[in-house]
Amino acid sequence: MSPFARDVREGLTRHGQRTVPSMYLYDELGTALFEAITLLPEYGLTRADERLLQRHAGAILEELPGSLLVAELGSGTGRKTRWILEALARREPVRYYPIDISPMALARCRQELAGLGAVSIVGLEHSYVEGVGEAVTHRRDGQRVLLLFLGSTIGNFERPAAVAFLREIRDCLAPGDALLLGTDLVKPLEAMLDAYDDPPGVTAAFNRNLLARMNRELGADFDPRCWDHEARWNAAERRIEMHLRSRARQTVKIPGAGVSCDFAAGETIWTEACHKFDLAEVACLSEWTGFTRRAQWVDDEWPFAESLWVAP
Ligand code: AVJ
Repeated sequence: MSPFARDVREGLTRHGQRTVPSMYLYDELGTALFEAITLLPEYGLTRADERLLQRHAGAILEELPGSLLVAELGSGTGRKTRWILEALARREPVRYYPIDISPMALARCRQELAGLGAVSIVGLEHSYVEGVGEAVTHRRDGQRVLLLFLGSTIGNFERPAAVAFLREIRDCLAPGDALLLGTDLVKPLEAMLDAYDDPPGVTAAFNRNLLARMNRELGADFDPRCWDHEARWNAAERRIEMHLRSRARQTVKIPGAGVSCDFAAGETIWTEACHKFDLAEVACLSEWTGFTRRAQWVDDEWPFAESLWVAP
């Protein structure tokens, strides 16, 4: 059974809240829909992230003199990273190691950044932690590693898991190595809800694509029209949760995962958690995970922070 099939089986047969891990939202169609999300006026996150990198790439690199190896968790589209790579390429020839478990994502990133002259791109087809372990072995004498973790992807982790993950990353790094971490900040409730439930329904399509993906890859018989997109703010956990809510009582067969599921009317499948942070919490995170805070940039239009941490 594929990891997808196993995770679907596990997540949909458990007692209590059913769930499918959010990473499965990002197949080829899901990734295209997410890119459409980043164009929505209601979803300011990606533009804030890019604005900060565009404006402050020079300042970020000034904090890290000497030769740098750049690695990135998740290859994204390469669009935001371009600002850092271009700025560094004015200083030295650059080697850039995007880390992604999806070869397709790596290929797209390579394509997107193909025009950058003094940058050589080496994709690492690994999970995040394995990829960092591999990337650091490519450092040359005296070179430091700058690891990028942008887009508030850290927000997909439950808080305790985020701490454990950042510690694992820290343990792969050497003194002087740096992490640039993007975090979306808590903002007024309405803005957060609109960002995850937009009027044209792009986020709803992104969410429902998970059902369509189970149909495509696992032979399931979900009718995506029988499920409503829902974005809710969980105040206790300070996160937006995406759910798919069953409109009626229904039974769904998922042969590829070897299960058949009964859903009650109104029952939900939890599909993504998007944790929101405040600056005090980001500071605590660095302390708990063994980093020293070096600098921070906050967007003035859409509360979002870029934090530069260094391994002591
Ligand atoms: C890619 C995880 C940063 O949490 O905002 C956007 C994903 N989900 N709209 C986020 C997402 C729904 C996004 N991250």
